[in-house]
Parts: sequence; C-alpha cells; structure tokens
Amino acid sequence: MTRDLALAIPPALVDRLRSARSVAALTGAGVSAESGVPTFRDAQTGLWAKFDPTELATPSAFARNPKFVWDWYAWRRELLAGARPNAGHLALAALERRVARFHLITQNVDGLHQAAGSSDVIELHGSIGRIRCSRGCGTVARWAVAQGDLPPRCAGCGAFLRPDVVWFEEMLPPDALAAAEDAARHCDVLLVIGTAAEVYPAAALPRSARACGATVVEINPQPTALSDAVDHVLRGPSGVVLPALVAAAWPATSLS
Ligand code: BV8
Ligand code: ZN
Repeated sequence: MTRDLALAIPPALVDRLRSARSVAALTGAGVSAESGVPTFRDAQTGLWAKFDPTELATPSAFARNPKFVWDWYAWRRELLAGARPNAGHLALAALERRVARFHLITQNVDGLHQAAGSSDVIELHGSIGRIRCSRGCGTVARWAVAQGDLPPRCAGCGAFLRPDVVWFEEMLPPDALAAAEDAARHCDVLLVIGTAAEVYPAAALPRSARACGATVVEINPQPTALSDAVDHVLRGPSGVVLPALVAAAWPATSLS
C-alpha cells in the first residue's frame, strides 16, 4: 500500500516539499481517527449519541447544564486515555525535523501531536488536558478527575471550572490565531490534513496561504469544502499518506 502510494504522489509536490524552506500543517479530527478518537462528524456513541457536538461545545449549553457538559468532556477524556499517536502524527513530527521552518496548527484538543513529539504546536481550539475558571479570573490547571459536586469550583473565585477549550461563539486565543495566520501567510507548502474545513476562522487559513503563494495540499479520504481550492489532493487516510509523503521526499527518514 505505502509503496504504490508513494508512487502516486506527484513528483512536482515531492520537489516542492523537499525544496521548501517553510512548511505548515493544519490538522483536524481526521488525523486522530486512526488512533481511535471519533471525529466530530462520526456519530457519538452511548449517552451522547443523541447530541450534536456543536451544540454541546457552547457557552449556552454549559450555562444551561454545567454538569452535563463537564461529564461530556470527562467521557471524551476517557476515550483519549487509551489513544496513542498514529503514523500520521509521527510523520508530522519527523517532517518538523526535516525542514528549516515548520508550524503545526491544530484544531484538535487531544494533545496527540505533542505526544508524537511535535514541538510548539499551535492549539487553535485549546486542549482537553487543561481546565480553567469559567469566570476567567485566571485560574488554569491540568485536568484532574474530580470528586464531589461537578463541575468543581475555582479555588480563586468559586466559579465553575470548565475545559480550557474554545467553544462555538467564543473567540480563539488571539496569540494562537495570530501565530497560525502568520504561519499560513509565510509558508511555501501548507498541508491540510483530516479536516472538513467547515469551522471558522480555522477554515479560512488554507485560502489565505494560497493567496500568499503557498502550495496547498489536502490529505483526506473524502472530498471537503476545500477540495477545489487546493493545488494537490491526496485521497487516503493520513496515517498512510503522510508517512508515504515524507518517505517520498526524504527516503532515508526514520518515521518513529
Ligand atoms: C468564533 C473545541 C467569533 C471544542 C471546536 C464564518 C462562517 C460561518 C460560521 C462562522 C463564521 N465565523 C464564525 C462562525 C461560527 C463558528 C463556525 O465556524 N461554525 C461552523 C459550524 C459553521 N465558529 C466559531 O464559533 C468560532 N468562534 O467565530 O468567534 C464569534 C463569536 C460569536 C458569534 C459568532 C462568531 C469557534 C470555533 C471553534 C469551536 N471549537 N473545538 C471541543 O473540541 O469540544 S470546533 C471542533 O469542530 C474541532 O476543533 C474542529 O474545528 C471542528 C471539527 O471539524 P474537523 O476537525 O474538520 O472534523 P470533522 O469531524 O468535521 O471532519 C473530519 C474530517 O476528517 C472529514 O473531512 C473526514 O473525511 C476526515 N477523515 C476521517 N478519517 C480520516 C480523515 N482524514 C485523514 N485521515 C483519516 N484517517
Ligand atoms: Zn476563578
């Protein structure tokens, strides 16, 4: 599979990647699918099957029922507890070691890029591994399984603690968004991996990169809202395509 896939990668793309001084990657839920982490569009299971994630991940859902939303994130954390970085995550960590300037921009809150060895990952939508004060008094901490009434209270001001993620209708962290926009505008190649490209402002990054002259590559087994606005489409699972792409550009690269 990988060998004939390596063949299927356009030589022009391999040359462009190998000669690139600055490479960026934008990832979505699909890059973690092969680690057993359900994507946002995969049907939720169990208690959550009836709920649309985009309705649960909102300030109004938390205001309406803080414990319900807290439990949803606790459930996702349990799912994540057994998840390990897959070959796609590892290939991106190897790519970082191969190019002069590399920026990894993720919409994922699962921390699997960091677990794969990628450094200074730009977390556009926060991390499920952290909690913070819902009133914003400044308290931020590592997630810990909490006893007693849920959600636990902030030691600083007594407000509820919440996951340190960006909910719909909430602004992204300004420094992360600025770093992502800068990386997109100054890269030679942008890899767009495992995202349906429907959530903004993240979904606007590929078009601004292309408008600034970058070669934009979509890696996704399915067509997306972006497919007709990129230079190359590699249709396949990222855990297979990314190792093949890195191996095609740098044959001697160890991916582990
Ligand atoms: C904001 C954290 C200002 C929480 C998340 C412009 C136009 C339209 C709407 C808007 C707009 N600007 C703003 C909006 C509103 C909204 C938005 O974009 N809505 C969408 C739904 C239309 N944006 C916001 O609210 C943002 N904030 O704009 O603030 C504001 C303020 C008030 C009012 C308005 C605006 C905040 C957005 C961030 C929300 N938080 N996550 C949590 O995780 O719990 S978003 C969350 O959903 C993820 O982080 C990710 O961004 C998104 C899921 O998308 P994907 O990652 O693409 O995943 P998905 O499941 O959809 O698709 C998976 C893909 O993988 C598929 O393509 C599949 O084919 C592929 N795949 C599957 N297997 C594999 C694979 N690929 C490769 N390999 C495989 N093996
Ligand atoms: Zn507080």
